[in-house]
Amino acid sequence: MERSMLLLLLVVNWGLISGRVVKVPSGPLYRIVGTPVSIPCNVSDYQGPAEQNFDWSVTRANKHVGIVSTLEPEFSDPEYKEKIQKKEIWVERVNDYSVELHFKSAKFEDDGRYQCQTPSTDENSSGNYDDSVFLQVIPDGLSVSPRKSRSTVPVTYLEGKPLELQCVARTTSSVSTHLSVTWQLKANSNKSENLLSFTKDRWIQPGDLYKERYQNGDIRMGFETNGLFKLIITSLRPEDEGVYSCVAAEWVKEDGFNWKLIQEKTADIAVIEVQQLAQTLNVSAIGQKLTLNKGDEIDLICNVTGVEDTLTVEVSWYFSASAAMHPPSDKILVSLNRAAVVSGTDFVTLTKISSSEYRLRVQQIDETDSGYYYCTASVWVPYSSESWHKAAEGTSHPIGVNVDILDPTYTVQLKSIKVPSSPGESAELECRVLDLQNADDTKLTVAWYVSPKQLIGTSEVTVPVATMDPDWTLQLYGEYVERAEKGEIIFMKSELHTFKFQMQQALPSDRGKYFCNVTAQIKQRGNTWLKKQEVSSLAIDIDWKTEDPSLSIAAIEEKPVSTRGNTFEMICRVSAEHVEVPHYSVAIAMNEPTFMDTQHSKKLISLTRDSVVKLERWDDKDRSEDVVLEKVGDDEFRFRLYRTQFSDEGSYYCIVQAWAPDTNGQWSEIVTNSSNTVVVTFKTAAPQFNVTLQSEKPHVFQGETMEMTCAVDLSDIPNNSDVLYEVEWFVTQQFSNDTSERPLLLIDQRSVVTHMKANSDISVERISMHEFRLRLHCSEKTVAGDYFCKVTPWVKSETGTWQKMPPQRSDSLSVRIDVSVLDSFKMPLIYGIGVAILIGILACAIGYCSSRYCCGERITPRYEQHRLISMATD
Ligand SMILES: *[C@@H]1O[C@H](CO)[C@@H](O)[C@H](O)[C@H]1NC(C)=O
Ligand SMILES: *[C@@H]1O[C@H](CO)[C@@H](O)[C@H](O)[C@H]1NC(C)=O
Ligand SMILES: *[C@@H]1O[C@H](CO)[C@@H](O)[C@H](O)[C@H]1NC(C)=O
Ligand SMILES: *[C@@H]1O[C@H](CO)[C@@H](O)[C@H](O)[C@H]1NC(C)=O
Ligand SMILES: *[C@@H]1O[C@H](CO)[C@@H](O)[C@H](O)[C@H]1NC(C)=O
Ligand SMILES: *[C@@H]1O[C@H](CO)[C@@H](O)[C@H](O)[C@H]1NC(C)=O
Ligand SMILES: *[C@@H]1O[C@H](CO)[C@@H](O)[C@H](O)[C@H]1NC(C)=O
Ligand SMILES: *[C@@H]1O[C@H](CO)[C@@H](O)[C@H](O)[C@H]1NC(C)=O
Ligand SMILES: *[C@@H]1O[C@H](CO)[C@@H](O)[C@H](O)[C@H]1NC(C)=O
Ligand SMILES: CC(=O)N[C@H]1CO[C@H](CO)[C@@H](O)[C@@H]1O
Repeated sequence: MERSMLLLLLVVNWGLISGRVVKVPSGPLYRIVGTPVSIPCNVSDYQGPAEQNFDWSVTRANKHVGIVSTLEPEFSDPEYKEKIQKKEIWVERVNDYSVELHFKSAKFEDDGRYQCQTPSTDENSSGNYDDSVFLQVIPDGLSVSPRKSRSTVPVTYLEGKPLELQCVARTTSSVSTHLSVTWQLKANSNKSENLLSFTKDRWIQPGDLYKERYQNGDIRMGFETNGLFKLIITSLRPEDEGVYSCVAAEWVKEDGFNWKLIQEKTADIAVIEVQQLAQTLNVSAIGQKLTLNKGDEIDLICNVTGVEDTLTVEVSWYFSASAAMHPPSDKILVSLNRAAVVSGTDFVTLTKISSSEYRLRVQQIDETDSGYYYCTASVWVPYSSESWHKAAEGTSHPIGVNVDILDPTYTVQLKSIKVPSSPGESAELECRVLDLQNADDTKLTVAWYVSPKQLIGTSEVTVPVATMDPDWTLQLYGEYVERAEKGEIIFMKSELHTFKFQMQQALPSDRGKYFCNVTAQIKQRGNTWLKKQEVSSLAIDIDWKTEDPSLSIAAIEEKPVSTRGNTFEMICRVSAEHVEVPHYSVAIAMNEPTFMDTQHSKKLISLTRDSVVKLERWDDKDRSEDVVLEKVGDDEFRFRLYRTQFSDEGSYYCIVQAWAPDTNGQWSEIVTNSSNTVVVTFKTAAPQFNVTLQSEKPHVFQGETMEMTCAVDLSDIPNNSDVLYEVEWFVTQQFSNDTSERPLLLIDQRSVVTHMKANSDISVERISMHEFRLRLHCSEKTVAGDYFCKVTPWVKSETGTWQKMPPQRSDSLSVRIDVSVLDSFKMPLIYGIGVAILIGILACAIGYCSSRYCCGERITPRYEQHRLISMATD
């Protein structure tokens, strides 16, 4: 059945077509040198076997040669045999009735007319058995490259930013070929996608995935005459990441209407990375938790970063009653839309103050504005002239705002401008309000208080001096009313927040602690004042001393002396307190180094209040010129000691008495005081010497003579030096209540003896060069005690002057007086009258003798006749 149908068809065709048809493209075929070329050939409407054979031959330079045959190997011209062997040229059977002649790589010498012929298998020859086409090999004139040198380093663009890439593609072919340029994107490992093509027909064709973006104008191509092809993406999307390349293709029109691609070249133009806005966008609210007063203004800033200026940002400020944020459902306060239109009110405004900052201001706030404020920002990227894409969205953290009525705050400082130090002086205090805050509608008033000085033990009371009403009228209290009327007391508001209080003449009763209280009051409805705050200052004590007069004296060493022979100079500076118009009398006293206690100090020189100089115990007649005391200022006195000697070593000080005329016009001593001491020591120490006091018999019986020897050991001084001694004896007696040392006797360097105690049976004699003996004649029990001697040597120096040396004292020698046998007889009368009489006679006889011996027949001291000075100390 089928068979008969086919046969029928063939019969029908037979009638219509007049025989075999062999076809090659009509050509001419333009091909690029070096590219592979194939020429198809087919046959139809033939009879005979289905599989047909083909012979390819070429006519070049008027020479016709066989190339290749599917049937006969010998068909090939020797030239082509070789090429066939080298596989430079071959014939490929496509199917029974078509083949292709292939050139591995076209060469210019391949130009020629190629003929395809089929040996006949037909019963009757009919139709054509060959066809030919002209092949022309043309030079390669196609080039494609980036505009600038290509970089393999990825370039990062922010999402939404425009991108423009440039590619230069040209062909210099002599024949009329057409050029097409295609932009391709290879994203990651995906295959390359065509973005946009400039086709051989000179129109623009978007790739399949990019049709919509092309229609929206988001992706465009631009051209310039010199073969510059641009790819323009208006706003980059995350998926636009990848390697961009430019494909240039050369086309030629064949058979009159078919386009044939004859060459294609590709150049990578750029590697693009797109940074997503969702990753860069950062929305933050600038500010910290706020506590604001009612009526204040909320001023917050939304900081939107990570977005290019050119992008469209929508910003909204939200309000939430709690710290949890729910942007869509929370109350939107104000927003700035894509068209930069702000949906504010008179009180709520949003302003873009910089490229990233959006400022929210809410004015005249009240308690209902307490809550949390946050902002959101959305970045919109245009996807077409109508459609927008929300590329990213961010929300800031919330900022808590607390609206409250705040109490005014401030501190009060009381400053003393003038504090009187005695009655009659003026006083001035200043009460100053500092660090004032939240006081816009408040009025500040001051109140002055005093806690008068009380006697010790009585409790302190505070009394008002003056208070101020809210209308600033002053209310005075007690005695201050009259004093203010007389102008003795003045209150002032010297500056906006400074109050002053002045007293022209302070009275003794004005002594006390003063302070000020500053009150802040706010006006309420109905013109009443509400006290919001009262702050007290620290107190200032107004007081002056009424104490006893006092003197303070400073002894200042003006000219220190460290070398013997130089001048020592000391200044006594006196200052008196609570002494009116003082007159001073001054004395200079000195303690010898070994006798540091004041008891042994001696006044050297003095100056009366009338400036009369008097030598006191300056017992060195040769040196009366060496000591000077003079007044050098109202309260300054200068003491000088010239030609200092070893004996001048010691500590010096001033004794000052302040005098003032009393009510009767008499001078009376007000106060006495002494200064610190100034020590004089020499660098070279005085020669050392020892003093010893010895007695062969320190214990004697009553009535016996006690002897003790004061010996000087002057080993530091050459034997042949002239030495004089001043020797003094002292005693300390325990049995008396007065245990102090008592001077007994002095023998000076001129051997003048001075008895310190009248009527004492004491004598002294020089028994050798360096030894002095003291005798206590007719010892009574009362002479018992501790004795010591003090020696001041005078040494004649090489220059012939006498040097007084610091004195030395001996150890003390304990002297005991025992009751004698005779005394023991005196005591008990209980042995009977007889015995008593006998003893009485005896005692009387002995007592008489003793008395005569001791008291009548005194040993007259050898030196007594030379006595020049007699001094009794007590
Ligand atoms: C035969 O070749 C010609 C020219 O190349 C072509 O146009 C035609 O379509 C081909 N026919 C078949 C059946 O292959
Ligand atoms: C390749 O591209 C397709 C379509 O654009 C995408 O769905 C796929 O995820 C891509 N694959 C890779 C590996 O990028
Ligand atoms: C966002 O901005 C805030 C404030 O400037 C900053 O502390 C934060 O680190 C930023 N976050 C990012 C992811 O950049
Ligand atoms: C805004 O945020 C950016 C980054 O988050 C930060 O560098 C900048 O300092 C912020 N601006 C202000 C005013 O805080
Ligand atoms: C002064 O103010 C303080 C509060 O700072 C208050 O305690 C004190 O009572 C006030 N003084 C007088 C006398 O009102
Ligand atoms: C004596 O002077 C001392 C020291 O300067 C001082 O402390 C003392 O108060 C003064 N005495 C009198 C009565 O002035
Ligand atoms: C004084 O006596 C002490 C001991 O008693 C002795 O060490 C010293 O050398 C003596 N000095 C002189 C100068 O004799
Ligand atoms: C001084 O005298 C003592 C004894 O009296 C003697 O030992 C010493 O040698 C004498 N020294 C001189 C320098 O004369
Ligand atoms: C010593 O002092 C005491 C009291 O101070 C007195 O009773 C006594 O008589 C005194 N003795 C002499 C010896 O003065
Ligand atoms: C099949 C076919 O058409 N054969 C024809 C070939 O030519 C001779 C002579 O012209 C015809 O007689 C045949 O019929």
